[in-house]
Amino acid sequence: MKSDLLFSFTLISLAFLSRPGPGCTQHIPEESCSVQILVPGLKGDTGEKGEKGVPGRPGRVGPSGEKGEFGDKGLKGGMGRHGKIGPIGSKGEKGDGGDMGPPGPNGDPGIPCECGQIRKAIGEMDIHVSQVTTELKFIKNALPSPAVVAGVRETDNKIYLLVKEEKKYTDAQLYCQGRGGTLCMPKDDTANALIASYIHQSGLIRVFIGINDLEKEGHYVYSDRSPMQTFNKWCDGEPNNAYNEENCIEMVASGCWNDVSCHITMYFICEFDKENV
Ligand SMILES: [Ca+2]
Ligand SMILES: [Ca+2]
Repeated sequence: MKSDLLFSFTLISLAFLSRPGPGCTQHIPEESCSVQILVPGLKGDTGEKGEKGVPGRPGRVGPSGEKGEFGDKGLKGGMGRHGKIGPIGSKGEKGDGGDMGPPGPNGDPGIPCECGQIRKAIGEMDIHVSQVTTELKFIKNALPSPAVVAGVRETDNKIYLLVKEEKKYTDAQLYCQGRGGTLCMPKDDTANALIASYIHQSGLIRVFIGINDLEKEGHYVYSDRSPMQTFNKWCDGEPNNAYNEENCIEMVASGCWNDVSCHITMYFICEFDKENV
């Protein structure tokens, strides 16, 4: 510092070395116009220590430090606020039934209906159901033979069954008896017409029925040995006891009767009491 100051004071006056300055032409002593050269002096002694300076400006912000390790677990905090209401849950299982409530008040009186026809229809249906039930029971239990024609005929108290097996009269009767019946015994127009229809609808011409005069010529009895009453359906010209050997009776599809030999074979119709089925 000192040397710099000294240097700054060094003056080299070269100005106008050969010419005197403007003043020199006037009345100025000659020494004032001489050239002077200043040179640095010797280095001085070390000065005393100065007073402490004012604090400097804050330095720049340093770089971020490295992530530190986890500290110890803190203490449990206090209870937080209530959260928001959650979504509606799924439907629960059905609960147990409650106790029975008290009886309700009586209802208004009904209007009278015409139930007679309904009752009648129901009654008829019951009869049909009963008939079908009986028929099925009969077929299942009494007649397992595959030769039997499916489908029977029946009245209020009888079941008629066409057996499509050609047999002599006596064998036919044994067949029916073996199943709890007899050869059919038409004792009135209704039964006779039913049997005749049965024959006709089956596509047959004739069948054995349960009437004969085996024991005494001309004295006709039913297959249950009861004597034939006034009711009969003889075909024209019958019975004629042809060749003196016609002691068994057939019914033809038209419904009339004819005496024939008991030794010929043909289909026949059995009769069963519903009570015995
Ligand atoms: Ca005869
Ligand atoms: Ca005859």
